[in-house]
Amino acid sequence: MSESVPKASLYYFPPSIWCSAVLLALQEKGYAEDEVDLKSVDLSKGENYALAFLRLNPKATVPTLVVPFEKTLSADSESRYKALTDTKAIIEFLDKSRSAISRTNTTSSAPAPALAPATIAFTAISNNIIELLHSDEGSPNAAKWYNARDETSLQELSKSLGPFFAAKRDAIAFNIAESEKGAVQASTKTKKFWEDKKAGIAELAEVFADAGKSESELSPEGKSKRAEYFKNAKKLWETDLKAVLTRVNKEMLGPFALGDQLSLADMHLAAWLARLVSLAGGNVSDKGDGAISKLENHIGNGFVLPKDFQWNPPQRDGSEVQPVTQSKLAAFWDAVKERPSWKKVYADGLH
Ligand SMILES: N[C@@H](CCC(=O)N[C@@H](CS)C(=O)NCC(=O)O)C(=O)O
Repeated sequence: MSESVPKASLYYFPPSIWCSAVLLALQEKGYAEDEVDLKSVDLSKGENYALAFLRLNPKATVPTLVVPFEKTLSADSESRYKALTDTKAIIEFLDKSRSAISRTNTTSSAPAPALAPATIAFTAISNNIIELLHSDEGSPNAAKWYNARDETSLQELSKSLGPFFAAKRDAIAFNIAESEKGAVQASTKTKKFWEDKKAGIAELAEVFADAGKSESELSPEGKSKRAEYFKNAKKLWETDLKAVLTRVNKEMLGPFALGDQLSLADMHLAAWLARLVSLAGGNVSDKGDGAISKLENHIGNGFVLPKDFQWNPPQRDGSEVQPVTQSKLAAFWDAVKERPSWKKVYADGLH
């Protein structure tokens, strides 16, 4: 590729679930390593709250894809770039931008299969599934933060999330202090954004900081924050995620979201399910039935998905093809974990 062709930059954080969906899409679409610049934004250090990043994405989230527009009438350099700040839009853009007829930015000779659904009916199913996975009820990030429903698991979770939330809170506090000193110029809107985020993060940071205390050692305020935390965790896992899993399993066609062929929704679903299975204690070597049964047990109260999908899973060892009946999500897991994209993105384990 010639140096004069500007590249897109993907701002990402490797452990982030939605960044993983985009990384899977880059692999599935056959993008070469040098076609998109990968720029790390360390969420555990609160780098996403720095003014330089907020100028690209005022929502402070990754993935963010900054796309150059070469031909523009405007001399203003800002308008020559567009930032896509939402996983769905980024994956759709990456899908459209590399095809069999791409003439620029294609140093890879890998095939570029179309991931967009081919019919109106499939588009509706695809959008439905993606919407469910990105809903508040299905939030894989909330699932991670609220992955404790008793004091022992809260103590365990606080070992990793306590320092994570404290560092984020401190990074935001640093930005606020810098702007108060006049060292950086932040708008009123940005200052309010920082204050709101800091308050939200501080709530969780306090629950994790107090996780080592027994109930009787907590202040009345600490007690009510812990009770609120457990209430949210119970609702998220036992009602909301359970409902989203049930609906996704029902809406998808199996083994992939739209049947035998991989599509846009599978990028989201693969990353989402990998996160939930990892939170339920599963790992990359789990087969579909095992991974989903760990997830069902983690939700608890006897929850099981219907095992009503019959198919012939790919045989790795050349043995005779045997029809199998399992839940669609278990079939999805078996199908997706065989793909090179999955093996690459989850080479160091689920996250
Ligand atoms: N709606 C956004 C959500 C993206 C999102 O929540 N990203 C998380 C990481 S997976 C994030 O950047 N969180 C900011 C933070 O943790 O401070 C999308 O679909 O891209």
